[in-house]
Amino acid sequence: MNTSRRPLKFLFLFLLIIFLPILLLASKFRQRLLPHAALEKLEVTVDPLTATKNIGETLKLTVNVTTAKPLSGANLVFTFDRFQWNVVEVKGNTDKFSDDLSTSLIASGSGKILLSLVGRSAQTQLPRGPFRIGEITLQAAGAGTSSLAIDPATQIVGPADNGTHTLFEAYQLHDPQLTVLAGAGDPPKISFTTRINGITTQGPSLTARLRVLDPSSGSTRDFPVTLVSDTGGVYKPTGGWVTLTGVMARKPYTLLLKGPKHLQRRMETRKTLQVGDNTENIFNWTGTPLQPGDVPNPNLGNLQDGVANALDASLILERINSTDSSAASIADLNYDGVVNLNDFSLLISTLSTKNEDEQ
Ligand SMILES: [Ca+2]
Ligand SMILES: [Ca+2]
Repeated sequence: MNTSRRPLKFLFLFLLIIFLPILLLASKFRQRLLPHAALEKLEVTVDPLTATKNIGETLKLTVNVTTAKPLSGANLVFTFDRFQWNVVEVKGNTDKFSDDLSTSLIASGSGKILLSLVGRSAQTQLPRGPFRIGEITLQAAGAGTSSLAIDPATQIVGPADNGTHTLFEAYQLHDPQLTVLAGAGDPPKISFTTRINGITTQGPSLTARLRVLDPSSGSTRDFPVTLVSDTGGVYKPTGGWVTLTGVMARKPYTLLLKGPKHLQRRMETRKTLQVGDNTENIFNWTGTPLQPGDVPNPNLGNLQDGVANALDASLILERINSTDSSAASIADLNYDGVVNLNDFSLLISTLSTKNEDEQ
């Protein structure tokens, strides 16, 4: 058995004798080629490392570096799949650097993102250790999975002890994997605050109708929304958000709100809604309060007919001085538990400005 391995041993020894001097020579040669200052390693991390987005959604990435030596300047270049992502913003950290020249560009089919930063003049102010070097905001444009990889054109420098520059070798342990899903994606959610004329302190919770009108087709979708009041009479949806199932994000819609005893008001016109609970989908409608006057008609299955007129006036006047709950559910416009002239005057107040639902 041992004898059969002998030729292999001889071959290994032979190869070692031939190649060892070449290896030694090559390593010596390499040392001479390197800059006088040692090549420092600098680790780049991108947070988050994995992300999945629908087309049209944005993704904010934080780029962090970790370095033992201070940094005085950076041209940190990433390559990204430009068919999958659009660049919304590239922003260097100006808390750490004096100048930010960061940008993105399209080069030979691929996209490049450049985090270009100039350090402060005093060496004591130059950043080191783990720190955020910048932020990249992308928008998903096409389905697929790709990474955000460091480009070989990256150059990062710092001052060396001997007065020259240290050149950092930037490396990533993990390239982030960024996935874009095909299709329309999740529906938008909206949140809003609103007021109701006649209610100035904490009011009861009530059910309103949120109507989403697609101006391109004229089609509508209605969503019942339970509204809850704070102590000052400002109402918002219970749970904060209303999920608009079946409504496409990133399209303009007109939003209309109608209360149970109130005329419908147009709150937003051709407003583009974003996917999910995006902060762009939060609205303040307290300046356009719901106006009471279109009360439910008990003779017609408690339907509201979309106008405030003599019929609503008579439904209120028939119940003046009544405190029972069925009367209050129709004609108590200020929700104080009694139907009286205060409620009637709220109808008159509404009629001084309008008498039918806004569309
Ligand atoms: Ca009416
Ligand atoms: Ca009342």
